[in-house]
Amino acid sequence: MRVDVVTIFPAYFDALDVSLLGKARERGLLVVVVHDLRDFTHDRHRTVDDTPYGGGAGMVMRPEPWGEALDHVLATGPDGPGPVESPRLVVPSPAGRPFTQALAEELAAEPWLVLACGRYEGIDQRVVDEARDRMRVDEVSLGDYVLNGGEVAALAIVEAVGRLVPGVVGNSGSLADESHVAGLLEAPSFTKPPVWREWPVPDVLVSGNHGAIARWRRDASLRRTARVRPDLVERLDPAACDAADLVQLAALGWLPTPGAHPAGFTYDPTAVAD
Ligand code: 6GU
Repeated sequence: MRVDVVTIFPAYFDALDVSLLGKARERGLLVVVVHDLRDFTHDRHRTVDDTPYGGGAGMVMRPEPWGEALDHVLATGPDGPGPVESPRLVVPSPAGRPFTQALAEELAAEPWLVLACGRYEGIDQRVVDEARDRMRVDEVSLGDYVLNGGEVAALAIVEAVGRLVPGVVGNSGSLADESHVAGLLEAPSFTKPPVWREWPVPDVLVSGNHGAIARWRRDASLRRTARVRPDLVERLDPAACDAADLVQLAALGWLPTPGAHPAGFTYDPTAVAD
């Protein structure tokens, strides 16, 4: 996969030299090219922002350097100059659609991504609107809080997407059981020693009974999700739950919603087991 990043802070992306993604880049599974937006300015001060039309606080990124930067990226990637399929443009923004594991999986299937990092007051909207004429564009938010700029969000997106590229994570089994993959949070994990500061590991995990371990993990996953992310339980598909799942969920007060489309679960405190 090829990823082009446009930013006024290229140093943020030094983090992609290390760890799993650094290895993936060394092995050529991931090609990341970082472009300095200021290289596409033409004034002595390399200006990238200006005051907002209509007034208000903060500065907005001017469209001209962005237009030239995107033109440059499109003319050079992913395999050097020449006609190629257009990339998918991702613009991190607190005003974007939520970034989810489902979107990470969708982006991981793309051969070429471009990330456009603006400061949080944003990029002149015409940049995104004009880009939509020549490529698929997603404005994407990490969550309901505000960062100073798109760089940290872009790093998170590159990591979440890059690790799904085949070969980047060695043990692909570890991808299947993670939080958010099945719409649930994953069960807690433990390693040696078996007792630490008088805290033992749950017995079942050292029992060697693989069926019992799988059931314990599934129940722990359902309990944890019900406790900290009831919104995820509401959206669970009852058809994807086995009988033991339904027993555990009912004990937690969650019953399949009658006649709902799409199907889900509803909390009923009278169903809670004590
Ligand atoms: Cl993607 N960008 C910025 N600037 N702030 C954010 C965000 C993105 N997601 C949450 N807050």
